[in-house]
Amino acid sequence: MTFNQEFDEHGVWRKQFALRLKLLSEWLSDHDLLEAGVRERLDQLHAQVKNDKMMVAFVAEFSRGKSELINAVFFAGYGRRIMPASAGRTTMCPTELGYDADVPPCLRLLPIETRLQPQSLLDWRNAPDKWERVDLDVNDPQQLARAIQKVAEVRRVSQAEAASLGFWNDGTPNENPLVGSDGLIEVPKWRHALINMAHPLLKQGLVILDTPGLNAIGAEPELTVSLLPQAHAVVFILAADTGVTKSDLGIWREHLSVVGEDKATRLVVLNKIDTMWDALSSPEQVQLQIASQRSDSAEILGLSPQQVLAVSAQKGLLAKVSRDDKLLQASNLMELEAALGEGLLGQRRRILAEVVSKGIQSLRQETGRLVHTRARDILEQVQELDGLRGKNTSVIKQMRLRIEQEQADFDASGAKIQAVRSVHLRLLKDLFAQLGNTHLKSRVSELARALKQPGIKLGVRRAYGKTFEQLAVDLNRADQLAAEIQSMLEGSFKNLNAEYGFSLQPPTPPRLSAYHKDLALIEKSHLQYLSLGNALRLAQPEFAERLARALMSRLRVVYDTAVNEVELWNKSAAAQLDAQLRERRRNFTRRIEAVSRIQQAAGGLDERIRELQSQQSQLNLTDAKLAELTNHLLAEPEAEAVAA
Ligand SMILES: Nc1nc2c(ncn2[C@@H]2O[C@H](COP(=O)(O)OP(=O)(O)OP(=O)(O)O)[C@@H](O)[C@H]2O)c(=O)[nH]1
Ligand SMILES: [Mg+2]
Repeated sequence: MTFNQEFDEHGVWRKQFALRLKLLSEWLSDHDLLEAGVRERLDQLHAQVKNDKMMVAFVAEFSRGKSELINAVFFAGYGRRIMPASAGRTTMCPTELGYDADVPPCLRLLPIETRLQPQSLLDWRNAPDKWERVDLDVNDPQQLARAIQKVAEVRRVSQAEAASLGFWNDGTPNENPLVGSDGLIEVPKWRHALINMAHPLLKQGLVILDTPGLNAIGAEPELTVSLLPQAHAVVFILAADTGVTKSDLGIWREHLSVVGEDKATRLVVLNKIDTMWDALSSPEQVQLQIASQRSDSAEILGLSPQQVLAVSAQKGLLAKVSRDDKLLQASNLMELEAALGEGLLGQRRRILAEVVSKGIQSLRQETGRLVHTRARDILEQVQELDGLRGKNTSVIKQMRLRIEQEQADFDASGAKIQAVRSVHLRLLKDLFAQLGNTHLKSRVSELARALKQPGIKLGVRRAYGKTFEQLAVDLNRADQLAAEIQSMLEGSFKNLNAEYGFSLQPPTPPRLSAYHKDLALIEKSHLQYLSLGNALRLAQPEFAERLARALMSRLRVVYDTAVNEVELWNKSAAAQLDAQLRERRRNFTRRIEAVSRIQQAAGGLDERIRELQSQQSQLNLTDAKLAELTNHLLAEPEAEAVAA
C-alpha cells in the first residue's frame, strides 16, 4: 500500500470516529445523560481526533534530494515538480506544508529580518500581517510551482549584516558561507515559509517540513530546539553518489540520532541510486554495489542495513509522472512509501488509538455511574411503593410526610456539598498558579538574564541545569498539590456516599509527573543545540533573548497540556457532584408525586409500580446500548477502515 493510501485510511477512520462520537453525544443528550463532565470529555476526544496532526520532517545536507523526495512521494499527481529541486543549495528556508481550512490556499513567507527581533517563531505565527502572502491556484500546477519557487530566494548582504542575522560567525570560520568578489554574502531572503493547500493528505492532518541543508540554519534555534524534536517522523537523506560525508554524519549525530523506542521515528534514505545504474555493469553487479553502499552507510550511522532504504527520488517522480511501472519498481520509491505508511503512520495510529480508548473508558465509567444511580433510585421507589400495598390512607399520608422530611433534611445539608466544592476550588487555585504563565515566565526570564551575562559561554549548561532543576521542583510541587486534592476528593466523596447513598467516584487524577519527560526533552534539545558551537552566539544579547522565547513557547505547550488535564479532572469531579444533587432532587419530586397520585386514586399504586418497572427495563436497554455504542468507538482502526 502506498503512503498516500495508508494515510487516506487513517483519515477515513478519523472521520468515522468523529461521526460516531457525534451520534453518541446526541444519543446521550436524548437520554438525559450528557452531564457537563461527559460533554467536556466528548468535546476533547473529538478535538483530539479531528485535529490530530502528523509532522514528517525531511532533513539532510544540501542537495541530497529532500525536496525531490517530497515531490515524488506527495506531489507526483501534479504531473511536475512542485517544490523547487535543483543542483546546489535550493531550499533556503524551512518550508512547512499543511492545511488550515480558515486560510485560503497560499504561500506565506516570513522575512529573514525578523531574526533581529526577539519574538519566537510561534509568536510570529500569530502575527499574520508580518508575513508576505502569495495566493496559490491549486488547479494550476505551473502557477503553484512558480509561486513556491520563492522559498529559494536569497539576498546579498554585507558581512556585518550577515553576522547580525546569524549567518556569519568569526568564532567558527569553517561554517561561514563564501564571500563574493564584491565582499557580499548570500543569505536566505525568508526565515520560514508556510504553504497552505488543500492537498488530500494535508487536509487529513499531515504536515510536511522541508528544510534547507542544516549548515545554513545554525542560527535558527527554533528548528533545532522546537520543530525537529516535535516532528513525529524524520526522514534523513544520504546520496549514493557522495556516500556518508563528514557533514552528513555531523547532522545525524548532532540532530537526529536517538536511542530506544524513538528509533522507530527515524527513516534513513540512501537516495540517487540511479547514479549507480551503470550500463557497463550487469544488473546483478549494480545491485551488489547498491547493497554494499547501503550496508556501509548503515554501519557508519550505527544502524542495521534494513533501516536504510535505497531509492531514486528523481526516477520515482519521473516514473509516477510518466506512468512507467518498470522505472517505478527500479526506483524503489514504493518500498519507502510502505515504510512511511506502516512504520511511522502505524505508530501514530497506535498512539491515537490509545488516547481514544482511555477517553472512551472514562466516558463509559462516568455515564455508567449515572445510569446506575437512576436504576437504584427506581428500585428503591418500587420497594417503597410495594410496601404500601393494602395499607390505609393514614399510612400513605405518613409516608408522604416522611419523604418531605427527608427532602427538607437533604436541602439543608446542601451546604456540606457546597463546602466540598469551595475547598476543592481553593486548592485548585494554588495548583493553577503553580502551572501558570506568570510563574513560568519568571523562571524563564531568570534564565534569559543569566544567559546574557558576559562570559556565560562556559556556564551555559549550569544555567540551564539550574532552571530545569527549578522547573522540576515546581512540577513536583504541582504533582504533590494534585495528590492532596485527590485525597481530599476521595475522603469527601466517601463521606458523601456514606451519608447520602451517593455513588460518587473520585475522577482519575492528572499524571503531572509524566511531564518530567517533556521537560527533560526540551532541556536536552537546547543543550544539544548550544553544544554545536552555537554557544558562541550567546555573545549577542538578542540571540539569548530569542533562545529564551523559543524555550518559553515550547514550555508553554507542555504546561498548557498539563493545565487542560487538571481542568478536565476538576470538571469531572464538579459535574459528578452536580449530577448527583440533581438526580437526588428529582428523585424526591418523583416519590412525592407518586404518593400523591396514590392518595388521589385507588388504582394509582399498581399503575405507578408498572410504570416504574417499565422504566427499569428501559434503563437496562439504555445500559446495553451504551456498552454497544462505546464498543463501537473502541473498534480497531484497521478493521474499521477495511469495512468502510
Ligand atoms: N540523479 C538523481 N538526482 C537526484 C535525485 N534526487 C534528487 N536529485 C537531484 O539532486 C539535486 C538536489 O535535489 P534537491 O531536492 O534540491 O535537494 P535538497 O536536499 O532539497 O537540497 P537543498 O534544498 O539545497 O537543501 C536536484 O538537481 C535533484 O534533481 C535522484 O534520485 N537521482
Ligand atoms: Mg530542497
